[in-house]
Amino acid sequence: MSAPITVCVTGAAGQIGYSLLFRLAAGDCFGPDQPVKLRLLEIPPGMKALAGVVMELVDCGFPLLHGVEISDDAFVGFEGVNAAFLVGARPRTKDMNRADLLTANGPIFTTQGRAIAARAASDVRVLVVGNPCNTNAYIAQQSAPGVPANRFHGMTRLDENRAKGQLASRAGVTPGAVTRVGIWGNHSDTMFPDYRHALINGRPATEFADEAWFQGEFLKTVATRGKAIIEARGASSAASAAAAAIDHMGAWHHGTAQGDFTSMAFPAPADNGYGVPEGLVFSFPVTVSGGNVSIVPGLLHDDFARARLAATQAELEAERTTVGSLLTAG
Ligand code: NAX
Repeated sequence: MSAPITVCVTGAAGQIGYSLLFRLAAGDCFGPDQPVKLRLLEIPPGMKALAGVVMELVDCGFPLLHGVEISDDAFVGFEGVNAAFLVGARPRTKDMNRADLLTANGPIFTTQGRAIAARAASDVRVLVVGNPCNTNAYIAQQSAPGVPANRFHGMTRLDENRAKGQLASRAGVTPGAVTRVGIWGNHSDTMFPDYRHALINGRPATEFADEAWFQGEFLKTVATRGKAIIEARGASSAASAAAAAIDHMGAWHHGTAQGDFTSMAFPAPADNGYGVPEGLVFSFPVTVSGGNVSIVPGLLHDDFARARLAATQAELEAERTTVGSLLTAG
């Protein structure tokens, strides 16, 4: 058995937390030989419910769970943390547009970025789930001087998994037969699930349906899946979001399978090969080995894909401009 790693989850008393914590404690993310200590962060109104969740974690008797601590102070919650899931965020209310949501979330992610820089372990990896996750990741990263920028990720794995589910249903195969599904851009309905490079049982996915299906029903279903779930369930995606967070952090920790890739959003390096402005938190198809994340090089885009990438990039640039004043003010 290795020494325990310390994992922080924010928004731990929320819906996603209620699925994520139990999977982390069961070893689904870091493996069956890796003990974990959980640090759960909430805001004061969430602390009572969180105490109940902790009782349930204790009642599961997970052998890998080497401790649970709770706090409503980010500077306590991130102490010595190796992996952080930033799930808690201000929910969008009916009267809010995307810019209002960004502004409302700014203070949460500036504070958490500062606390991570001050208190987390030097190998910390941060996955932002709380929406709008790309730009919240950007805010946290910009607020964490001294932490390498590439340690801050936004989660587009749920979009990837949704795309895989649709491709598998269409081809009549199980999702495990679908590989190389890259998500480009923002976790919003502008993101582009790159069906052209996807494989089904090693064959191009484009052999399994015509272009009209990919550009129409497929893209629409993936982009509007979150809304469809809210309409059906009366609540937003939770277990599938937690599963995607486990998949993302698990791939970062263990690496990607030979010949496959996955999707991660992070500050674009200057030499990203796809013309994305440096520092923009943009989702790319990536491979991971030894904890190092590499953008898949040389993927060719036709005019349709290029237009989709330009649209999602423009949305992210506008979001970055919206939050710019928050960062300079802080
Ligand atoms: P819930 O409202 O059930 O839970 C959020 C929890 O965060 C609450 O318990 C709240 O008290 C807590 N919280 C708020 N501010 C906090 C802070 N500053 N520090 C610590 N805790 C704080 O939401 P849930 O359904 O769990 O969703 C959480 C976030 O995930 C939302 O922003 C949601 O939009 C986002 N999602 C992101 C997805 C993705 O693919 N990137 C998909 C699922 C989900 O929509």
